Amino acid sequence: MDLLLARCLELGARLARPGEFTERAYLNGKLDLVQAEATADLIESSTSLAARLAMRSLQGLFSRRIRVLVDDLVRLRTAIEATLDFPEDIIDPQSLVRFRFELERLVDSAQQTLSQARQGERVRDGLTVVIAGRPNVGKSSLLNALLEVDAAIVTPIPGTTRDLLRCELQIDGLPVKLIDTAGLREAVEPVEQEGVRRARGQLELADLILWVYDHRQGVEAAEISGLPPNVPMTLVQNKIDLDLHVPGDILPDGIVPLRLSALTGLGIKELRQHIKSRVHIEGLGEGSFVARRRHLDALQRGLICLNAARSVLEVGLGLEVIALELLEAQHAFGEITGEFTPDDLLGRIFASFCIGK
Ligand SMILES: Nc1nc2c(ncn2[C@@H]2O[C@H](COP(=O)(O)OP(=O)(O)OP(=O)(O)O)[C@@H](O)[C@H]2O)c(=O)[nH]1
Ligand SMILES: [Mg+2]
Repeated sequence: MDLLLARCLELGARLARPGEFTERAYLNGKLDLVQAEATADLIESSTSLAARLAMRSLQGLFSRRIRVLVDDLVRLRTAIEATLDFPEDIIDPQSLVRFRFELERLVDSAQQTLSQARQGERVRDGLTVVIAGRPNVGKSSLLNALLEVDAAIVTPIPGTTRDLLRCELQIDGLPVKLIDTAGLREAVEPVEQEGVRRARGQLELADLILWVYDHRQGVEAAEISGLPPNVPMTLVQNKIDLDLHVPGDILPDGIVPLRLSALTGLGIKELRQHIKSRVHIEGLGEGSFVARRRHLDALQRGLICLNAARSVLEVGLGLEVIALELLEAQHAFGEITGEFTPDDLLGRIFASFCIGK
């Protein structure tokens, strides 16, 4: 094959660039950008669920959603712009009511698309789950138990783990990046200090923190309040096989810890279910599609403009401002399907394809 290929190149053929075939399909209007990206996502999908969702985006489900959104947006914007030529005081109050109603509907539907896209992105890129807690509470044991592989070193010596240990796990088709970290404490030794620093840095990037503690020690409110406030956290009460008669934990209101034993495996199944439930994977029905970070950003930007337009309408400020916000929202949504996409972004999207696709 190599010789044959070499001869073809000698005679003047050239190798296709990464993603070139898909790029051509896009440039010739056979696919929009979401569908082109879904092609790559389908090729790269690591689970059957991710493949199914990529297929739906490829078939145009996500694109149709965006197109409907943009169409409604354009209709409202045109209606508003048509009134701009008249002085404000002769605008029919009935129209203002209608504008408000239409805008509400747009915000709702953009919001819904965003939350569905967010689920789709989770399925594509997986969930990052960071295991954290004090030294020796059983974090590395928990990682091993979830993976069912002896991946991390476990010893009775506090401060065993220093490096971040990243492992891939699948829970019923949901890819999960599981990260074990150094036990958090005031470390004196420089290697451990660095481990603690890295562990803390990782917490910010998590989609979910599993805060593990030894059920004989309990949790301290100060430790929990020191965690990044915008990252969801689940308390994991470990080593429940020991000392079954420890008095119940005093926890901040409403927080119920998951009780388990990383050593015996008791409660691990429930933890898996809990992680899975973070993505509402059961809710990923026929209407779900795959999505990327880029799509979420654009949807969020569009939503900010729509919300801005709504507040302007509330306080009764100029319709020009609203029309402008709507135009900006339209551009943001249009980036998703490639209607308004800067060339350098296109270059980056297709460069990430594998060669010959
Ligand atoms: N009885 C019992 N012992 C456990 C359990 N989980 C972990 N251990 C023990 O607790 C000790 C510490 O476990 P590790 O998993 O290394 O704890 P760690 O949190 O990773 O500790 P560092 O890496 O030092 O922060 C080991 O001796 C484990 O065998 C459990 O559920 N029950
Ligand atoms: Mg460890």
